[in-house]
Amino acid sequence: MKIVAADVVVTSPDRNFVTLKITTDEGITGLGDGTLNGRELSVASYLADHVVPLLIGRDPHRIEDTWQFLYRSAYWRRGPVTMAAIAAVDVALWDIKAKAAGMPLYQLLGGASRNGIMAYGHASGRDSQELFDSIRRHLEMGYRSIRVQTSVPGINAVYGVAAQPSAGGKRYDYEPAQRTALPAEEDWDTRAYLRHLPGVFEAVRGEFGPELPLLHDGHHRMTPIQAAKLGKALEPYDLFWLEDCTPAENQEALRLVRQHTTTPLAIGEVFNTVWDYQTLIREQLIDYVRSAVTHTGGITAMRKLLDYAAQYQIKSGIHGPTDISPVGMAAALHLDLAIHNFGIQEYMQHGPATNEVFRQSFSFTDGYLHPGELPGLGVELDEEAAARFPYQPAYLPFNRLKDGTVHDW
Ligand code: EZ4
Ligand code: CO
Repeated sequence: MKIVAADVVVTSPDRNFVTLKITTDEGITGLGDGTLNGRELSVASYLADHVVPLLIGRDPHRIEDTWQFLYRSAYWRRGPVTMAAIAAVDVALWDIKAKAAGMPLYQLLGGASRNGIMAYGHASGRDSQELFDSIRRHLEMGYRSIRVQTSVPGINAVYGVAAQPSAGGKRYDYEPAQRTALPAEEDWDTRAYLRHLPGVFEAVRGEFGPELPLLHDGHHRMTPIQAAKLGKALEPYDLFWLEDCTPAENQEALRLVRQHTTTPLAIGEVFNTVWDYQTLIREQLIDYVRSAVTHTGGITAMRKLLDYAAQYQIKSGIHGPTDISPVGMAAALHLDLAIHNFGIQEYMQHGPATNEVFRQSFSFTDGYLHPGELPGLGVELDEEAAARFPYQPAYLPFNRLKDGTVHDW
């Protein structure tokens, strides 16, 4: 088999997505996701200008060889743009191989290790009543594990709270990137957050009882000692995990946090290679790996990363916000089903226009996801529908402290 074409499709149904479609001389096509929130066109250019010309004529079955060729021949290592582009190629090639085999992709990864994939959803509220309503709504939608994010008195706009007004006055239900010409400015005060959050979890436990798995995302905003303090304060509420408690690039910060708290720690949605985890995994400083298949070099690289983590009883918690396209989500679900050290899968749910552009075959039943039984990933791209939603500039917000200092968002 030979690759005869590779097309980069940029579409913006509910948000921007970058999709690579690889076509073979046998008529089999494969899809890969290269979406990088707020920087989408850089991956589209990397693929169209520098990768597509290298793919034409290659044997699509040689996935490992293609991965190593793209990674090593670029000379420049790692980085979100490069690794998202490599992921798009890698996942498209796995899609092709599984279609050629006539099997759902998870079968080629070793077959199912479980019946379904436990997913968590995003509940949030500006106050406890709104938060409780949101948790109840997520339970009604079928979720059996819930991430809890809340407003903080004295802060106007906080990451992850769907009902708070955002730039342009819209709710940010689906995700925080906004279709604005400039990134929206939000505000932040870590001491106010640390004072407020334990009481919120106490109230949620009081209302919903001890069993419901609860998660929280610190979104990179604390120093190591602040994160240690929060982890300790949340211990009575038995979190499933505390995510991104410190900015992710300093692996050693987690050592300090770990010495102070038994709250499980998750990190890695902004990482893009196994090298970002070297210290974290070897020293068992975390409990869950948060990488996205889309941002970490695809199935090939994620499998190696998760196998490395498995040696240390560290589990998967694959990133699944709405800025991962249905193609990237499908890749995650096939991997989740096959690996032994599965932990949990983030699942936010795409909007109706996205579901029209990407026809999907996964199911979500009683809290569990399943990728379905179609050959390959089980996702088809409706290119006519995609063309009706052209790219729109959009940015994630950023934070400033009260004195104007830029802060992690
Ligand atoms: O802010 O995907 O755990 N999920 C998250 C996400 C990220 C967005 C950034 O593009 O932190 O909501
Ligand atoms: Co996160």
